[in-house]
Amino acid sequence: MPNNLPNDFISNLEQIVTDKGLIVEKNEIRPYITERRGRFVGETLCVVKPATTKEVSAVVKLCSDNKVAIVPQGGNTGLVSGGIPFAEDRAIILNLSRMNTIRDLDPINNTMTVEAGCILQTIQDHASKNDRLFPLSLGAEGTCEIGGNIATNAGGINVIRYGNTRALILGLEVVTPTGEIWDGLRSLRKDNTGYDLKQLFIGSEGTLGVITAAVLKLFPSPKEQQTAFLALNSLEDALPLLNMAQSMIGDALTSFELIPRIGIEFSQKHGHRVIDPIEAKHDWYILMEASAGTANSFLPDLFTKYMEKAFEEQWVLDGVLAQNKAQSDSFWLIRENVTLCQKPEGGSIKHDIAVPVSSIPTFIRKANAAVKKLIPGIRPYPFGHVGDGNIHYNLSQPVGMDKQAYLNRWEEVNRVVHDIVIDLNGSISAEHGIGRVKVKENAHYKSSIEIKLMQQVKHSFDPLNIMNPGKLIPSIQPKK
Ligand code: FAD
Ligand code: S2G
Ligand code: ZN
Repeated sequence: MPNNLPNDFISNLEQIVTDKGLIVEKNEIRPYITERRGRFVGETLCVVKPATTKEVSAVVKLCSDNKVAIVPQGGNTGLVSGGIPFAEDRAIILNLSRMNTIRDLDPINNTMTVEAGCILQTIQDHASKNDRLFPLSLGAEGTCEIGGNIATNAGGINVIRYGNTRALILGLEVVTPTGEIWDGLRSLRKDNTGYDLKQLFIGSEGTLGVITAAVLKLFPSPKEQQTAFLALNSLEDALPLLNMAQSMIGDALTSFELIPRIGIEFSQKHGHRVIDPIEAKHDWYILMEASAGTANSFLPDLFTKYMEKAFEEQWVLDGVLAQNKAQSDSFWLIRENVTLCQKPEGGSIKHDIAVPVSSIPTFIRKANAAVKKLIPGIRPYPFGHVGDGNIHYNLSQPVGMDKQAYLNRWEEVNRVVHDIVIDLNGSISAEHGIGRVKVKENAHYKSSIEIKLMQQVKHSFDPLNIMNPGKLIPSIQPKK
């Protein structure tokens, strides 16, 4: 317990959050502190689970009056430790999971108003039950919450068609660091009345305020989907293949994912029911999908013509077009397992990078050569969202190497990989954000003016620096 707290702080919290919204018992707190890099990290005074925006506002006001830091948290699936308090923060966790009401769905306006604690999958299901699509889709969708998705500006597998979370939000409700409630829950497509404040909160990773609700953009639900699993002739052939998809299939293209051979192998070794749809073994694969808003559309013939051309040009060596939903699901099961099945192979040094799409093969080849020189036996595991230039360049530890000894080298490896990314005019974080893990690295590469401007924005919203201190940008000391 931070020693300089008035002892009625906890009892005041008990007045604010109703029925079991306050957790102070250490063993109950554990699930809110995620394991990272093979060990539990994080310390917190308590976990507060408010049920309403008013309760959030009262909790934030109490914390602001007592200068107690707050770490907002959703599903706790973040990959850069943004939702985890560290001992030095002396913070509470403010977990939004109890705020999980879908407030409204307006099929004519194509909008849905949801509270921050709604799980992404629940939102997707509710949209499709109303013959609509909410297109944000990522591996953690069964657990992550829309508040966390907005705070991290999450990406996922459909960005190529629908954009990041940033493109899917029409309005926000936010509790500011002083506890005030900003009701910006507008559902207009056009609203030119000043700074677009919601865009400041999207991707702010809990450092500017607590997102309590949002108005989401909905789309017509797809009436037809085509999925193909293709074996590339070479990594470089992914580029003309993507180009041809964008010109032949156009904006019906919704996903274009790169999968390495090692990803298939780990998935078959550690996953279950993972079947390689192609007999022979190849080095690289593309999983692609397109959808049309009308049934019996042009899509099937288009895909057949597309595949014929791809073979003719020798960009692909083999390929399977899903004949039904079950087969398409089996292709996506591979992609899901590529992410999950790296873990049982020991330590993974992760990178979530973006480079111009045309530089993806160069990046992968350069980075592979560099890391193999640094740590012989290291196992590169590059996969991800080619259409967005976003590669998850994860590195599995050499077989037989001590896990902790390997993970202890993550900063040195990160720097080598990120130097290559920056040389290629890329970004060291494509979709997972900065959190705590990449604060130093981000400050190393960003210009000082960019860091200064972000700190000025932070300071104007949160001069006491109680909102997720130490995340996203280097902290500036709070006003005395
Ligand atoms: P948390 O982890 O709880 O929090 C994340 C950040 O948001 C923290 O900084 C936290 O302080 C802040 N925050 C949370 N809720 C609020 C709120 N209401 N108001 C203000 N700040 C808040 N990410 C992608 O972008 N694309 C992917 O393809 C992808 N795939 C993944 C696959 C797996 C298997 C896993 C485990 C993760 C994946 N992620 C991916 C990362 C993660 O799922 C996303 O970052 C997600 O958006 C985090 O949501 P969450 O609710 O778990 O947030
Ligand atoms: C994905 C998951 C993160 C990782 O699956 O697209 O965002 O690197 C990634 O494990
Ligand atoms: Zn991803």
